[in-house]
Amino acid sequence: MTTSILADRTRLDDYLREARRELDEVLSSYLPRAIDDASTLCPARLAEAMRYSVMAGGKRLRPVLCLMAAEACGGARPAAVPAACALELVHTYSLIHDDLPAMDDDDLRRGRPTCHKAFDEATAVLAGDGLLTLAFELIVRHVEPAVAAVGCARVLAEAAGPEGMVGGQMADLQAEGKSDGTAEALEAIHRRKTGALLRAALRMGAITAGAALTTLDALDRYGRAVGLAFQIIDDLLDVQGDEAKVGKRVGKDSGLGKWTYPAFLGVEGSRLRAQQLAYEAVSALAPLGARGEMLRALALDLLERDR
Ligand code: GRG
Repeated sequence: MTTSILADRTRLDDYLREARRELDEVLSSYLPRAIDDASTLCPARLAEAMRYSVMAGGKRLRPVLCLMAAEACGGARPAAVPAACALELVHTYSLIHDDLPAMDDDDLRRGRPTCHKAFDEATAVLAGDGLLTLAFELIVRHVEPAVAAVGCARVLAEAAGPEGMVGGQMADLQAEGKSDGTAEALEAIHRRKTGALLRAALRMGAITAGAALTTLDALDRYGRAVGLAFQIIDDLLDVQGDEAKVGKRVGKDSGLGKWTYPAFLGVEGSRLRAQQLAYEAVSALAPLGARGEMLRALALDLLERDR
């Protein structure tokens, strides 16, 4: 490894450590407290389940992308933090619901029993509902000015809704077991299921920084490429990953007849495609100059991820 790659890596690690610490602190302060007394109307069991899933130590990729995008656009990090937290709440809700028996039926997530295993199915459904709704409350209450709050709420709703993540999840369920899949059809599913929220993260960060349209465009191209690379690596981790590190069951997807990149492109072909996409993402950042440094380092780091 050359000295400059090592230096980029160290800067990225320092950035991620500090951002995750700050995000965890603010997320915890936004979540309802688990007490059954007159100071809150939220039942303690619901608050506990919401907190259990959010504070289970995910990578915080979506909020980190939001903060990095804001800073790459010349914005101040504190102005982007509420939008970043809203993204993590929506992401955590999607994982809780995805793990339910009616969907992927998983018992391990983020290295712990899934929400419905630790609590029960009804509580897990409601914890997900609570997080999704709280996300929009955070944006409306804490993102300023009001025009940025409206912009963030719209971008998040479009990305998480029926034409974004929820639609992608439905299409994914419908594809299961079908034999006519192609890498292109899989890509169309993932652009909605996982890609839409990652792209929204960048756009929301840019909105909180009052970014120009040309910058939004560059970030969008970066987001499309990184989103897909992230998903390909996720599929590879399901084939080759270490369960203890990944924090969820591995080897499940192929057994369920799911469409995956390794199934269509092979392991080596998938890795090459992910690399190509990461380089595409890096070149999309050219208009941002030195301010895009952390986003650049993150795109390359995703190729190495083992969890
Ligand atoms: C149930 C509405 C609804 C949507 C579910 C995103 C999603 C849609 C389901 C997740 C299924 C899955 C495991 C997809 C692979 C990519 C992905 C989103 C992995 C989990 O995200 P990470 O790796 O997780 O960022 P952490 O725990 O680090 O936050």
